[in-house]
Amino acid sequence: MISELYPVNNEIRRAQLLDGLWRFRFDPRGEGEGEAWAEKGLPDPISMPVPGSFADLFTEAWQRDYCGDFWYETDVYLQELRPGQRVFIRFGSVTHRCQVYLNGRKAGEHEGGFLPVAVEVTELARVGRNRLTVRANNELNETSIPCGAVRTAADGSRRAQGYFDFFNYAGIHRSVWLVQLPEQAIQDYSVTCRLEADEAEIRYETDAEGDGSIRVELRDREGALVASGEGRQGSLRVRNPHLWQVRNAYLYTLTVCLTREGRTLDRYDAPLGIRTVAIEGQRILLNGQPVYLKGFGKHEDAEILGRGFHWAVAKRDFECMKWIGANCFRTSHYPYAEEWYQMADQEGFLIIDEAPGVGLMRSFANFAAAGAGKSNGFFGDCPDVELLQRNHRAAVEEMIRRDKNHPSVIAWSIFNEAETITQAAEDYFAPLFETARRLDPQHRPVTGVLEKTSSPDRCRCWPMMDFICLNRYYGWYISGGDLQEARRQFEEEMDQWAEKAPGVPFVFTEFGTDTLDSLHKLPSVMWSQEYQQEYMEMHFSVFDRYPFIQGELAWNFADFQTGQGIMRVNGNKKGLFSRNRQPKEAAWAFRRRWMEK
Ligand code: EVA
Repeated sequence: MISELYPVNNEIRRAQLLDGLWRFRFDPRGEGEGEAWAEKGLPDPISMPVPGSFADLFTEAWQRDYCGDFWYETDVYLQELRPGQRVFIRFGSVTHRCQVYLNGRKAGEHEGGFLPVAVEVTELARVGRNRLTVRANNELNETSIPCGAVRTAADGSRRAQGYFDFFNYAGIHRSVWLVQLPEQAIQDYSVTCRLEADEAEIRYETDAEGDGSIRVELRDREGALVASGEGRQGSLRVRNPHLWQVRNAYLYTLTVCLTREGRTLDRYDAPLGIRTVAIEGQRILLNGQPVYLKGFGKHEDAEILGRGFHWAVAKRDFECMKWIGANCFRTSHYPYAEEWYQMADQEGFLIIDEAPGVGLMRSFANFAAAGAGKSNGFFGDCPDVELLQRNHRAAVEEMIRRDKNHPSVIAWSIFNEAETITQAAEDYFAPLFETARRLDPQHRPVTGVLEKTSSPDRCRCWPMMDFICLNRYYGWYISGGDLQEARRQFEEEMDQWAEKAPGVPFVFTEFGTDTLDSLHKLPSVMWSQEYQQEYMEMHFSVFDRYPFIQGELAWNFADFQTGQGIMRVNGNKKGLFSRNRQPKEAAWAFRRRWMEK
């Protein structure tokens, strides 16, 4: 078994960051495997930063739009290998799939571009220099998660085209670690909290190799021991606990120790927030108190970096979100780098954690089809719906395994804007919702995000959801430029939902208008800063009319890169912040509202 716990350093565990300038090579004809590039070394490589997307580093279109295999290579130094020690390579993600080799021999492979890839290399590694090689691939099809297609041009060049509205960035997007673990290691742990009058009960479960004993300790911010327990599972009681609250996070440190005959075999320390999440009637409760979600759908997206993680971008984004008064974001449309969740844990932000279940609707302009409620069937005529579902299920499982202990994560989203109106869709999703419910020890709410076609009278999947997420574009894709008519249609739909799903909380996970930084116009027109503001104000007043609306996550936090097309001006401009993270005018309207709400 391979531990996927986030790498840490202590007196037993060693984690060496392998980020930096790696060697790289495109492989448009898929020759690397046959020519044994992993064994012989990449021929004529160029340099490539890790982490990062390759697309926006180049000046030639074919490189930006490259679709197919591409290879990374670097040297890894192992200082010592103690007897019994095990060695792993862990990538935060490789988009969309990869095979990993050490010293020319295959160590493992992974499908899916947004979750960790961990491979064991104990047998392949040697003390001194090792060559680490990754063969990656960024093609999309109707069994990959997310879905899309590859188009071949007359000259044989290929392009990936997602059934989604964001650029198909690819590469080694997140940090890479060489991890050395003891022979018998702590594999995993989970915690759940229960609050009583002035006490919290934290149930824990650990998974460790061998027959050693487990001791668990909980320390407060000052380092004082507040509770401890013995055994692989058990419970800790904390009197007068400091709760992890929205925008007021208190983090304890949980230490899991594996010992035998007084000797420490392994140790893992991690932050722990004491909090509960529940749905009660039409409300979302955090620590038993109703919480109204304010924030954004985001993307991992920035100039030059593409989808590559950088702490500076995360820091700036959290500062902007704090400035505007937000308390929540959705990881649209895929699980983000783990560092986002670490920061959210510290900052007291709530996360709707979304699986990469996007593009489950056959359209290259899916946003237009979805926005206008004109999507078509999908699951009924997929080439291999079982394989698609297997890949989707694996992503849900890996996401929950990875993120289950973050106090910031308050819900799982299984999909964004999938087809949900057929029996085939119902059959497809029911087991995925069941998987999420079974795997999460905290039993967080499970949801999915519905586009316009998933209307109250047609959607067959909303009953699976603990709260219903809606993406709606009244005043943009529908009745664009006529906010009065847009409002009428919007309220008409909300009245239908009120009747159809009484007692269920709703969260708006998308609403927005493309808005150019440079465009001002009175009276307002679509694309102007004034229109974005008026559109948002219309939405605020509709949200306030329906008490079952328990959250508003605007689309999008910032402008972001998409593929090219007549509806996108060098990307999607629905940000409340520019791609450079400067506020548009409507951001102030949000700030005024959210600081009060
Ligand atoms: C949009 N609409 O049109 C957004 C997309 C997003 O970027 C959607 O969920 O319905 C999608 O990905 O701007």
